[in-house]
Amino acid sequence: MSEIVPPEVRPKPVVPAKPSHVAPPSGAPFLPSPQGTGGEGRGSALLGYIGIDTIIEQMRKKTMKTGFDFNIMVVGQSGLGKSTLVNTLFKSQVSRRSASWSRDDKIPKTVEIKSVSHVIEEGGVKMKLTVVDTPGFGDQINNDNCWAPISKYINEQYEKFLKEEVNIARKKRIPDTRVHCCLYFISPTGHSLRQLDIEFMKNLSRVVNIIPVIAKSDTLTLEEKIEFKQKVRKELEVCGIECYPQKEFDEDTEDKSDNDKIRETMPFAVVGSDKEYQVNGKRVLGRKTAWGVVEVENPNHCEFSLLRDFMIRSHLQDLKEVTHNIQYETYRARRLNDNGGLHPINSSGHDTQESNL
Ligand SMILES: Nc1nc2c(ncn2[C@@H]2O[C@H](COP(=O)(O)OP(=O)(O)OP(=O)(O)O)[C@@H](O)[C@H]2O)c(=O)[nH]1
Ligand SMILES: [Mg+2]
Repeated sequence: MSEIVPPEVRPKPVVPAKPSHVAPPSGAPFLPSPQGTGGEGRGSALLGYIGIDTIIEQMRKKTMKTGFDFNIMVVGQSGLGKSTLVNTLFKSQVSRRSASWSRDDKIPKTVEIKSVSHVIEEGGVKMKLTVVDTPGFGDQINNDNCWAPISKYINEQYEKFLKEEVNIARKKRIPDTRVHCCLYFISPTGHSLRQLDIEFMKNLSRVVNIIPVIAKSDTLTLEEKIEFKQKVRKELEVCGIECYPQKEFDEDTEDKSDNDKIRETMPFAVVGSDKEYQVNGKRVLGRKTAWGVVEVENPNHCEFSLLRDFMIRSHLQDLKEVTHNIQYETYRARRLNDNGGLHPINSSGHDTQESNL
């Protein structure tokens, strides 16, 4: 019988733990000084510290260098104040620091899809904010498929991105024109959603992140506003329309509780204006009425600033991720499946065959 040889016991490598007094790294990277230099210095204090947490700093630096794109689209019936809200966004705190925006003419009726971009810089980070303005719909006798041009535009941006992605010599950073969020304007009737609203949101909510807003909310009383918001939420639920943030994409309980609060506030009741007035010695964006100024950025007057903070301060990254990982991914999979692969792209960057959008 052979003797049982006990397995060789290897000494465990000594991995000193990160000392509790090590401050989180800041600024420039540093290396621990060699062992045995006898110093009480920073290096010896850091022995064993791997530095995984510096990833945040590394990502921050990268983002500062490259910047990022964020694209919002406004959609809804004609005359609901979409173009005005585009101007409001650019004149409000979002871009006040970047703005050389001085358009005082009356806003004309929008007749084609067009986009306005501004590069906004804050804390060294650059964001190219693009707002896509679309012509209002719903004033035709037959409004069937009036959402089709919007859907076409959104898909065209996915297609553009896809073509860049499959290009052999693809760009290091693909310009992103995909719509990250679509503000859908609901008429402040106080009654219910129109068939057109339901049709649009039903068809488009699987293609783009929709955030519904109640337009011209200064025309509703406080009670009417609360009641109308409840009614809209109920109708959306009954029709099975999932707006952003979609419940199924909540990542954990914290995410769920934050998003539940937003879902309970929706649709945001907004007021738009590109005119400034003097109120209590401060210049504010607002709408002047016989009984006072409705201040666009005052949360006691309307929910414009709530909406803006939600889109930019708390959910910008998530809006981009859902667009890329869910909406674009669905488009990409369908497109590659339908066509048995994309057609080769010639040197001029054009598909050799028309895409079937
Ligand atoms: N009361 C009120 N009026 C508004 C508001 N926003 C815009 N308006 C007015 O509504 C009118 C139409 O505004 P636009 O911004 O041109 O509307 P639109 O949705 O872009 O219209 P189309 O380009 O035809 O689709 C203008 O007279 C605006 O001054 C608002 O929040 N409250
Ligand atoms: Mg317009």
